[in-house]
Amino acid sequence: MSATQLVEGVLSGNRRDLARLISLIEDEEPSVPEALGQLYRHTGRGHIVGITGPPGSGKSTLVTRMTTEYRTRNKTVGIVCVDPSSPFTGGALLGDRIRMQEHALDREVFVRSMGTRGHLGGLARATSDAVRAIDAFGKDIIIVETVGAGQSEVEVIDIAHTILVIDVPGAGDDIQAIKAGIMEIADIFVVNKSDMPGAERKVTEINAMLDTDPRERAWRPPVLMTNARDGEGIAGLVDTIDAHRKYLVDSGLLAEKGLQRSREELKTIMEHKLTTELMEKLKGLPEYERAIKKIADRSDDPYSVAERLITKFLADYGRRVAESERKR
Ligand SMILES: Nc1nc2c(ncn2[C@@H]2O[C@H](COP(=O)(O)OP(=O)(O)O)[C@@H](O)[C@H]2O)c(=O)[nH]1
Ligand SMILES: [Mg+2]
Repeated sequence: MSATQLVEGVLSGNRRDLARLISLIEDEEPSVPEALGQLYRHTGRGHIVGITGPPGSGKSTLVTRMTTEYRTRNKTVGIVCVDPSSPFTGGALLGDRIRMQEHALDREVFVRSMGTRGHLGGLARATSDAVRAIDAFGKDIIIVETVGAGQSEVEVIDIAHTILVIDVPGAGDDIQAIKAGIMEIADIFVVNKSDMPGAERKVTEINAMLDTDPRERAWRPPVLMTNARDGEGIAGLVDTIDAHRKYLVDSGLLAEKGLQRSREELKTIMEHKLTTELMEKLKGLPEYERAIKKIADRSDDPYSVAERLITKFLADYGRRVAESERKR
């Protein structure tokens, strides 16, 4: 089955087709770009929430609780878990598993763990494509859970409109880790496990850290406390995510981010396409092989050869485009 064959099913609300499409995205099946192209017009409606934080901080438990809250507010939810160490199906305590099973029976909730196949760059790409597919499928809220605070995790949740950074009481030193990479991207800080000693102090620490931020900003990330295990503070968290969405819309930032994203995405796709087409064309061309030998024996240099080959390719490319325009 190819990705393009699944488009219709995804748009008509077939969950199994959505799951299949995400598997093909992970496998980089050749027709995936075409399928995503067909889905594109149907995207841009869901609100994407990214959640990151150390392993064991209660992210999956929190996601489960938030999902319950969104469902009572009649919102449909998609969940993508990019934390191979703690997928929703395992890892969590029995209670969590039972709660998640409740959602598994709820047809308005779609849950997906992303595989660990491929390098992290590929995982970021696959995750954003999966989120896009779920968006086209029509979920109101799409939650992406990822572990850690490194650069690659930041890439994974780069697609999010609202980013939650989770921390837990104690372990005073990890505030440094937050400072290093994550402070800039957090829209909301959540101190989970508020039932444990030191939660209030953690909130104070994060607020103090925010006070040292010299940037002028209209949205100062709120610092909230939750107890995901017992479901405390969840409604407030969901309210705050709504408020952040409203801020993004009212300030024009959502539209601005959308433009920025589209600009980057088009550039990436064009770069990829040009490189692939160029290499496809050159591969096995006698002229190309001769040029490589000449570079190796120093009778020509790679700079001039690159210039010549690209100029020639662009001229050919232009002719081909003009021809297909004439035919239309
Ligand atoms: N005491 C306490 N435990 C919690 C809380 N939230 C989650 N946990 C527990 O912390 C452990 C890790 O939770 P999990 O959601 O898998 O963390 P993740 O790795 O960040 O996704 C589980 O045993 C949860 O039951 C909380 O608010 N309080
Ligand atoms: Mg988890």
